[in-house]
Parts: sequence; structure tokens; C-alpha cells
Amino acid sequence: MIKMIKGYPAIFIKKIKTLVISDLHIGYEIELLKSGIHIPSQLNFFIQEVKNLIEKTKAKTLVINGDLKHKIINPYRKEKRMVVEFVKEIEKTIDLKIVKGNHDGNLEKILPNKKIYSPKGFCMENFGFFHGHAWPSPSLVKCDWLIMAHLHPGIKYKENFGYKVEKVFIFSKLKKEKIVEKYKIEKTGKLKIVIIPHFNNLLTGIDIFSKESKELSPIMKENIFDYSKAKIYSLNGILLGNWKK
Ligand SMILES: [Mn+2]
Repeated sequence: MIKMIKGYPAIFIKKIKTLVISDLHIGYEIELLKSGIHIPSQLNFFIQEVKNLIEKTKAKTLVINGDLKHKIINPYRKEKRMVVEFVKEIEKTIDLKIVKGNHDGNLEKILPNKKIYSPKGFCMENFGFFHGHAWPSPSLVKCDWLIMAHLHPGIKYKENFGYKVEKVFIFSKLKKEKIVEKYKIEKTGKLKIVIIPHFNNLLTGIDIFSKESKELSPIMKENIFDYSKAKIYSLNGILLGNWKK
């Protein structure tokens, strides 16, 4: 039902012909430049990669599941321009839906004609999309599938020159009984969840076994995410293992 796209931090949901990516952090290179690190603009690479994905999957809808842009407050003029250009280019080819992430401050002002979904998310049929730094809305917990981002999930391993963090997908479930209690509802959906990795390659990624990672989202912090059922996959779709090592 939910397919990882080999080699890409993206999923495709065949039933609703929808491609999902997240955490592009457009404009991150501007911040790096301020600290003296010169990296060419990634904008054209992003546009090309997304177009490749659309072509590969024949998707009709693209969901950007939060953190389209990087600078939380007072984004640089260049960042705003990059965001506008990205959206303009992508919307030529596909129906684009954007969920607001914690880095998307001012996004409504940058894209005044675009509907931006709240961080609590939105549903398409049985699929709910939310960024992950805030609780999903009550309508989402009636979905069978939830798609989250925000964690920049990775697995840290040692190599010759130190440590590297490799992007991963996490598939699991939310604990129904806890959701029933929290949302004061009688019936939930199946509440399967997939956490997708960040699109931006300049971001290091956060080790999923670290304390930091578990502090990032209320569903992790409040023990609603079921670690015992979690399966971890590499970008190539290889099952790396269960949560418990
Ligand atoms: Mn985020």
C-alpha cells in the first residue's frame, strides 16, 4: 500500500496516487554561508529530483509533509525567493499540498495564494499527513495510516573517518488504547505509521536511538509510538531490523 522509492527519501501511496516528501529545509545553505561554509544553491537539484520522482511514480499529488523552508523566523529574502520559485516550478506538473512544519514560520505570507495545512495535518481517504512536532488532529487518528516526518531519522555508524548517519524509514503503529484515552474517542483507525526521512542531504540526520530523537515529537515523548513494533528500513528498502537491537 505504501511504497518506498528505492534510493530516495520518499514514499508513494498508490491508492491515492500520492508522493510524499518532507524536510526540504529550502535555504539551509544560506545559513551555512553565514557560518562561512560555501555550498551552491540546491534549488535546481531539488526541483530536478522532485520532477524525477513525479515522473517515476506518475503521481497526481505531491505532499510536502512539513519544513519546506529552513529559517524559522525572519527568513532571508533569498530563502523566500527560493521557496516561491520551487512551488511555482513544481505546481506546473502536479497538485501540491503543503503541511506546515516547525520551520515554516511566515510560510503563509511567502505563499499568500496557497493553502497551507496546519501542523496537525490533513487526511486523504484513509491516510493522514502531519509533520510531527505537534499532535495530529482528531480527524487523523481515525485513519488507518499516518505519515509523519520531523525526526530526520537516521542510523549512526562508524566508518574510517568518524561517524556517519544514514537516512532511514521507520514503520510502526501507534498504541490505540493510549489514543482512545488522549483524544477521548471510541474508535480509532488502524493507526499504522511511517516516519519518512529528510529530503535535504546537507542535514546530518538524527540517530533514532538517541535521547534527542525521542524528545522531538509528542507521540514519542508520551509513549504513544509503539517501539516494540517498529521496523527500520534503509533508503534502498532493506529491512535493517526491529527497534530492539
Ligand atoms: Mn521539523
